[in-house]
Amino acid sequence: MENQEQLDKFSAYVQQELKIEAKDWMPEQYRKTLVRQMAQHAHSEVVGMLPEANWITRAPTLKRKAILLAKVQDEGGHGLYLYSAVETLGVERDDLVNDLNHGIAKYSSIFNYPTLSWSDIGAVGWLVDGAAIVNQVSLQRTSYGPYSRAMIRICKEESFHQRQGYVIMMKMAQGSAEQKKMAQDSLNRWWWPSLMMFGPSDKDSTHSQQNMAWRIKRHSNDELRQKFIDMTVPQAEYLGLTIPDPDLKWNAEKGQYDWGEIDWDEFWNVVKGNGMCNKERVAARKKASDDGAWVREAATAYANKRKTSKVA
Ligand code: FAQ
Repeated sequence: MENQEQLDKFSAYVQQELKIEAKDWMPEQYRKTLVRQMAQHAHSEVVGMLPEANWITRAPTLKRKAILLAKVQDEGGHGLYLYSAVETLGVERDDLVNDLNHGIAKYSSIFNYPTLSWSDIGAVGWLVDGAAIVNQVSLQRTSYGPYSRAMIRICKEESFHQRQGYVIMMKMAQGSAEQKKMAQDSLNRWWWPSLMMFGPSDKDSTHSQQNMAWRIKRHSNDELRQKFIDMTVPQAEYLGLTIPDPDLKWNAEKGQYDWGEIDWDEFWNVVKGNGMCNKERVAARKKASDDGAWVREAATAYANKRKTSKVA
């Protein structure tokens, strides 16, 4: 049972920048919202391994292959921290993974786009990890303790990911004319989907208002998107590449960039499961789960055997 007094006390507590921990009282809607957002976040990390894993066997050098392997493995680790953090809210990881494998759960729209060339791996690191960091740095101050702590750890690793992507872009942009063309093509294809990662515009965001009040979210979708644009445009200029937005221009009065309109039809189409790779991504996750069933069964049998022999 929740009453107004409890809700007010809870709000006052989070307003003081105090963290809510797993065993603390929380409104049911706060718990549900966290389960939703954190599970979507965990799924994004895990599905996010797929577009980059696609290039591990084709990385141009052994060094690049080793770096990419480490990066993809980090994303898997982020998924695991996040699933553990969601479990503190009383849900079972198996149920969450089951929802993902059956196409019921959401994950970030960005991972439904294909990686067509090596420079796409640069663009993913630079733009996708770059956008992820902007969002996750803000979430380090989220009001739920286990989520906040997971974000602190994850941001450290994301920062390396973003740099490795930018180094690939530099190499391509400063390479042959053909390489520079590939880098520009990657920027053209990944720019707008990266902006979509921040979610719908504030006026269309269902959860923002309540989540900001509960300090789950610390900045709105549009604020974070603007921050990412302002940070990334000079990086593109340094590379000598052009952001594919004819309306992009510096607004001296506001001290930020003005930019064009996102194709929201494309965004919602991808979110609803009809993007280029949605079906392929879910099928890949389901196959990984099915193929790994024997490992889980063997581990469970081994754990049970040890338990019985200890008792004996
Ligand atoms: N894609 O009311 P809002 C990474 C949904 S980073 C798909 O604004 P909210 C690292 C939203 O869920 C990527 N769906 O929602 C990496 C809601 O649907 P629902 C993951 C989206 O939660 C890098 C509806 O639209 N990062 O993985 C998207 O307040 C490279 C209404 O939206 C996170 O998840 C979208 N882009 O704000 C890994 C960060 N945007 O549930 C590998 C944590 C919105 O009502 C390689 N999440 N929707 O049916 C958040 O900060 C928030 O959840 C937002 C959305 C900002 C994503």
